[in-house]
Amino acid sequence: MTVKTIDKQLLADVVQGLTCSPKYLESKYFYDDEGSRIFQQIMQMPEYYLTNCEYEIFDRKADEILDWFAPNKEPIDIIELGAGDGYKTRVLLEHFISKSADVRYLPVDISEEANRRLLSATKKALPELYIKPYTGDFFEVLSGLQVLNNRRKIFLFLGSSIGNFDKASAVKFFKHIGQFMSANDLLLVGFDLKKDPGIVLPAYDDPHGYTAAFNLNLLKRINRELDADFNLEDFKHYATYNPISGEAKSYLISLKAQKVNIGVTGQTLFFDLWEPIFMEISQKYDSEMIQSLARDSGFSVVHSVDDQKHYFRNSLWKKI
Ligand code: AVI
Repeated sequence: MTVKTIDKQLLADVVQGLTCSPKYLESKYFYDDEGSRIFQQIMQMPEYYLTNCEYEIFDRKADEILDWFAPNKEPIDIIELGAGDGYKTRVLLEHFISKSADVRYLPVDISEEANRRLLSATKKALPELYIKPYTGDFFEVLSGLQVLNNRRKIFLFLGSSIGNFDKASAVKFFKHIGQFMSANDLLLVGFDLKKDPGIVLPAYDDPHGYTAAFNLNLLKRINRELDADFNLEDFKHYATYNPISGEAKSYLISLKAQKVNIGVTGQTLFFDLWEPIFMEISQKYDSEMIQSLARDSGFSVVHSVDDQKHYFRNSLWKKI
């Protein structure tokens, strides 16, 4: 008989979120192996413009970016938080290597599988690059990485991952990263910009059903890991975009009044007809919001670069 190990934090967060009013689940739990695979599909669909925009920036502006990172050709360590498949970063790294930059790549990801794939793809494409992936929680990894060396550290937090935090959590996150940085280090952040709502909404309400599957997969995960009995057919994905606040939000809506059992605790959760579960925020930004986020987190913006359509921005920060 195999005994299931329960992720106690997942259990506590799920129970907290689903007994609250309004109900919510934390989007950081989307990324089990299946969730990470669905996210790869999302990134490849034409409606999800974010990936191509950031890729375009790195492809067109690699020279400029290398000059920001190493103006005097100093040795740099690129520490990418949440590297995923590293597809976009590879364009930058290829360019840096072609310019004989003294660069080491230290990607950090929560998923062992993602890191394994990243290592093998990067080794194949760039055999001469020093790469050392780290698996685990960002801050635990960063604590362990605090070795004294004289290489400039460049932290990357790309893909508008910061958009999945509310403002207070984003400030807390950046302040925490700041604790691992010295005055000479830099942080490059990807921001999805406010734009035509007709472009934003389809990225989160796609005709292929990938975003719906991505959200519903968290209910599947709760069924599997916490012995719950969500019936996925009884929930539907719903996405909104508020062009004033720049918040894209997604929900799962209960299609009937229903009870769901959490097997591992024996608790019963109640859902009303049309009751929403708030699943995720994907914040879109303007220049003022980026400046204020940097300032409130203890950073100043030193450079920024947009894609040609001004859909997306990479913003380079240093500690104040
Ligand atoms: C990871 N993050 C930046 C994605 C986003 O655009 O908010 C997650 C996502 N959710 C639905 N589609 C993509």
